[in-house]
Amino acid sequence: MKKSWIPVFLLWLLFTVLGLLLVMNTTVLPAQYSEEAEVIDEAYELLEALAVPVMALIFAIMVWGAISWRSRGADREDGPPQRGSRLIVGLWLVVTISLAIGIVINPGFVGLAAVRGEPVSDYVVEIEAAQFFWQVTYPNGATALDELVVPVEKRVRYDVHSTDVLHSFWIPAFRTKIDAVPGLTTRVYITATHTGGIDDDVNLRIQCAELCGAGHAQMSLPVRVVDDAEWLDYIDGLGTGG
Ligand SMILES: [Cu+2]
Repeated sequence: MKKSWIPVFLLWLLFTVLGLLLVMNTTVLPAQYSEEAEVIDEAYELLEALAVPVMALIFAIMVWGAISWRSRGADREDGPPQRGSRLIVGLWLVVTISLAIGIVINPGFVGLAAVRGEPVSDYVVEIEAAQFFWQVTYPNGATALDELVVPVEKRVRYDVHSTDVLHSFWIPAFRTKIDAVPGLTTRVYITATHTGGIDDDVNLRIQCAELCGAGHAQMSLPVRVVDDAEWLDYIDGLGTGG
């Protein structure tokens, strides 16, 4: 029984390799359209990779335990009590606490700082959330209710408000999300990395991410990323039209 760590170790190795192959060759993440999304996705992939050996160890012990201590039909009484090992408990605590502290530092603090970046922007766009629509106000004062148009490779600060209840300004393709709170202005900085629209990817949309009432699920607005010059033309056109 003392030698049971050998098959457990081999099973752990096998499950770790299989698990890493699985997570490295599959992606559950939507299309990536912003610099912030790159940081978020890297963090997600790191956490996924770190979780694999931990999960593999639990599976290895479960599988080995089920085979090794299965009932062989002879007697139906309880087996002898199993005593824990101080060494294994100590190692488990040290490894898991170190992992947790490491994750708090990176991607925790490091990633959060990278996503937030410096509080500087090329443009400021105001976003007003209300049951159940989004209103966009551009730097020239022009407003729009039908879509959010974003200049590519420009750092935009979004000042987010709510006129009624809590909403949340979330653009899945950008991976950023900030609450819209009545009486407060919340801010998020986003740099779009390439052009596209909701026809290219359904995740290029604002989607309310805070349950806000009966129309919550429909509270979305298409997002279109265009060249800077095209964006300036677009907001000029809105200004003269409105
Ligand atoms: Cu909502």
